[in-house]
Amino acid sequence: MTTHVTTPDLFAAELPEPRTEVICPGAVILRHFALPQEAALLECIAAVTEQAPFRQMQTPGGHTMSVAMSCCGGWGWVTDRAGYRYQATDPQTGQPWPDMPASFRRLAESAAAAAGYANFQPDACLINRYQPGAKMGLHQDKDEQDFDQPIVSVSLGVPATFQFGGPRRSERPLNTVLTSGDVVVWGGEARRYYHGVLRLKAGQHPLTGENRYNLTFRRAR
Ligand code: MD6
Ligand code: FE
Repeated sequence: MTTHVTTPDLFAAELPEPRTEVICPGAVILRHFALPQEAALLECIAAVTEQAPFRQMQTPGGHTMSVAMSCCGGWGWVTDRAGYRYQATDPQTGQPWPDMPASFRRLAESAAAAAGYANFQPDACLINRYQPGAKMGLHQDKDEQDFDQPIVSVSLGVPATFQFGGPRRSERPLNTVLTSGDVVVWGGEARRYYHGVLRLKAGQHPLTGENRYNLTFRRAR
């Protein structure tokens, strides 16, 4: 006689169901979408940043960013006294940026599709590391060539408050807390809206310690 196991998948039962929140036309939050890949994504971040270490870049105005960055994929986003731009090599090593891991690409494509953007093919992935106190002021993402392509943004680790504004900096932003595994997809009329991240508060995440990581996938060229 066979005994049937009545708990089909103990692990799946612990993961919250993904759900979609519309922020405004064009922009959605896919809550928990990346949670099944959380640990694997963090391992890939470690591998990429062994080749292209995190660094705090200079703004064109000469300020040091509080967020540390690295990149992977064909194009990396950089900033220094000469301005913001995409370039194919890491200015710190002179080497091409590390390849975009297949798991990163799959996640970005499936999140874009889930948000209604079929055929997103990212060629750039910016990796941000926030330590306590780090923040990103309100800005627009406008260094890419084709604004018809969305941006896919994956949050990992300690929660942070994300600010969503409008087409003008003066517009008061909505604030929402992004937790590990949340994915924001940003396109259509929202593609050029102002957004930012408030100063990271002290916190602990079992896989990232006190840090928050963010992956933003773009089509740069
Ligand atoms: C961050 N994200 O969450 C910074 N940009 O660390 C961004 O600047 C961003 O999340 C465009 C679209 C989605 C984003
Ligand atoms: Fe941005």
